[in-house]
Amino acid sequence: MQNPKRYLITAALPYANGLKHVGHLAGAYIPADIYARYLRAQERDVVFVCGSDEHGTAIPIQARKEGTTPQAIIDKYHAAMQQDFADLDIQFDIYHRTSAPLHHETASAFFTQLEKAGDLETKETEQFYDPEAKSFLADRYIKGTCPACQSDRAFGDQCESCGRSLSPEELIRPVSTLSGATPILKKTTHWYLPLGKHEDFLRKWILENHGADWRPAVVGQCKGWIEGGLQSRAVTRDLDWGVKVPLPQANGKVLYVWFDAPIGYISATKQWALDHGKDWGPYWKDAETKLVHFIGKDNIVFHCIIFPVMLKLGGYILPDNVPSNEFLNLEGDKMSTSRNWKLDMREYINDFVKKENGGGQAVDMLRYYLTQIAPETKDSEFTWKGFQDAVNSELVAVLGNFVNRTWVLMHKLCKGKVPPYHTGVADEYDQRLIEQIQTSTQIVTQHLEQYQFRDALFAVVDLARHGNQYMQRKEPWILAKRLEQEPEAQKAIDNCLHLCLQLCANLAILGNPFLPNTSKTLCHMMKVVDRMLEWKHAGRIDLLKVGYSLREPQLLFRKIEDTEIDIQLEKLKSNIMPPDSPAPTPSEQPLGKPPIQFDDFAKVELKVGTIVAAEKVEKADKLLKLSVDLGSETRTIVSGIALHYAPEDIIGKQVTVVTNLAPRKMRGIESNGMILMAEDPVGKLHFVNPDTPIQPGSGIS
Ligand code: B3M
Ligand code: ZN
Repeated sequence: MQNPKRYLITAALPYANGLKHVGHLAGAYIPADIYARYLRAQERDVVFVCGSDEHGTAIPIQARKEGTTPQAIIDKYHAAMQQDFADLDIQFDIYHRTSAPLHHETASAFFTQLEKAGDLETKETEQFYDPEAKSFLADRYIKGTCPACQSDRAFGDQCESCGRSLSPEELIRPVSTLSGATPILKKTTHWYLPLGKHEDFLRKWILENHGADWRPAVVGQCKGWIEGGLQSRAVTRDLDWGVKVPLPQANGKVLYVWFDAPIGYISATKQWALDHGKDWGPYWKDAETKLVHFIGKDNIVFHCIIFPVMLKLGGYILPDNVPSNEFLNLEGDKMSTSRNWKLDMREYINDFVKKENGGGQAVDMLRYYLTQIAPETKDSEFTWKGFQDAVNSELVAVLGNFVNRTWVLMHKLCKGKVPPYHTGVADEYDQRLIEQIQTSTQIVTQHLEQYQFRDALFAVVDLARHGNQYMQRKEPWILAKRLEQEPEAQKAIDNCLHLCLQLCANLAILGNPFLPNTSKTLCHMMKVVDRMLEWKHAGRIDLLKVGYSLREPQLLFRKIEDTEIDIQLEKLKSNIMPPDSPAPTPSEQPLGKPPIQFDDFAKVELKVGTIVAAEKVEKADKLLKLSVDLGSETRTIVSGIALHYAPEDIIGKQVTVVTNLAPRKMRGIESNGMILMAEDPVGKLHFVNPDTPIQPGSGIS
C-alpha cells in the first residue's frame, strides 16, 4: 500500500505465563519497534500496540506449577514482561492486557456479531472429561505415552520429547493431570468458524494479492494450509479461564484463546484511543490504514488465515503484511523453556543493562546483535561469541571508532567547532562521500519499507565504514603536520571533518530506529534536539551549521571482554535441565525405564539427610541452596525446588539424598549430592522421607 493515511503496527501478544527470551525479542518485538520508530521519524500517523495474552490453558497450567492462582500468574508476568520491554526500549504506544474488561467486552461482542450473522456453526463432539475433577480436559491437561517415541512426556497436543503434534486420542494410557484419573469421552457442543467457506477469499487475497510482497515462507505456509483443505476451527472451549461465551446455553465455556487474543489488538487500540482522546475506528475500519502484524512463524496460521477471516466477517480491514520470522537458536541448540536452554530478556537486563557501565549502551548492543542475526528468512543462532564479535568488531571498531575519531580530530584541528566546507578545494573523495550519504539513505529506507531490517542495519554500519575509509584516505592528522609550511592545508582538513561530522549526523538519523540510545548520545554530543532525527533530514550534508561548537566526545560502545562471555556460557550450561526431567508421574511408571541389575542399583548411595539451612540462589528462580546434615558431615546441595518451597518452610525437613553423585557446579555453587523428589500429577514436587524422623546419615537400601 503506497502512502497510507495511518499505520497500525502490532506485535504478537506474549502469553503471561513466564518471562520471555531473546528469541521472542528478535522474532517480533525488535523488528516491530524498529519499524514503528522509523514511521514515527517520518511523522506518520502510527500506533504500535501490544499487550499480554492472559488466557488459554497455558495460564492455569503455570498457576498449578507455581502453586498459585491464574490471576496471580497473569498479574506477575504481565508486570514483568511490560518491565522487560520498557527496559529494552521497545516503545509500544500501549501495552494492554486481555484480562481487561474492555477486552472481554470487545471479544464477546465480536463473537456475538458473528454468531448473530450466522457466520459460526455448532457441532456436538465427544471430548475427554475428567470424571473426578468433573471437568472437560483441554489437550494440555492430558498426559500419556507418546505413540511415536514411547516417551512418557507426551501431552494431548504435543510430545515434549520428540516434538510430534498429537491429539489426545492418540496417547497411550491417557491420564488427567488434574486428578490423575483416566479421562472418559463425553459429549459437548462447540462453536466453529467454517474456514472452508472462505477458501476462495483466502486464496485470492493471499496467493494472488500478496503472493509477491509477503515473505516467501509466509506465503508458502498459507499455501500449504489452503491446499491442505481448510477445516472448521472450534472457537470455544470447555474451560473456566478466559472470555465467557456470551450465550446462555454456553455455561462453563470460554472463547478459544486464539479467537480472543488477536481481538486483543483491537481492544488495545480502543484503550489507546480512550487514553489519548482519539477515535479507534479508522485504525481498524478505514481502507487507508496499513495494518502490519509482526509475529513468529508458529503464529502464521492464526494471523494469515483465521484472524483475517474473522476480520473480514466483522467488517474490519485486513493486514497489509505479516512479516513473520523464523526461530532463533541458542549456542547450537533450540531454545527451550522446559529445558531452561534460553536467554531471558530479564537475564540480559540484569547482567548488562543494569550494570555500572551498561544502560542504554547495553540495550543498543543487544538490539544491534539481534537485528544483525534476525531470523528473517531462515532460523538463525545467538551465540555469546557472535554477540561479542558484533559489538567489538562493528559497534566499537566501526561505528564507535568513526564517531570518536571525528570528534577528537574536530576538537584538535578545528577548535571544537563545525569547520566550513571549501568547495574550491573539494576533491573526488569528498564528492564520493557525499554521494555515499545519499545512496545509503535510499538503501536504508528501501530496506525498511520492505521489512528487511538486517539489510537496513547493515547499510547503516556500512556508511560508518565508508566514513572510516574516507578519513583514512584524507589523513587529516598528516595534513596537520604540514600546516606550518602549507597553511592552505587547513582547508582540506576542514572539508574532511565537515563531511565526517555531517556523516555522523546522518548516522544518528539512520541508526535511530535500531539504536535509539546511541542516537540520543550523538544528539547530545552535537548539541541538537531530537527533531534533527526526523527521517526527512537523512541524506542532507548541511545538518550541522558551520561554526557551531560541539561537546566533547562520549564513548558510544564499550568492548565486551572474554570473561563476560565465559560467565554467560557457564551460566547457561549450569542451568540446563536434562531432557527427561521432571520425573514421570507415578501412574505412568509401569511403562517406565528398562530393567537394571541389582549391581547397577547398588552403585547409588542413598542417605537420609536433614535440611539445616536454605536460601535462594541469586538470579535463578528455580534453585535453592541447601545445607543438609548427613550425620558425619553437612553438605551444600543446590536443588531445583524454589518454585515449590519457600526456604524458611523446609528447615528441619528430612529428605532422601543421593550422596555419591559427582559434584556439579550450578550458578557457581558446587552442589554435592541430589535430593530425591516425587512429582504429583499436577507437577508439584514433594520430598521423599522416612515416615518418622530418624538419625541424619542413616543409609537407605
Ligand atoms: N500468545 C502465542 C505466542 O506467544 C500467542 C500470540 C498471540 S498474538 C494475538 O506464541
Ligand atoms: Zn514422542
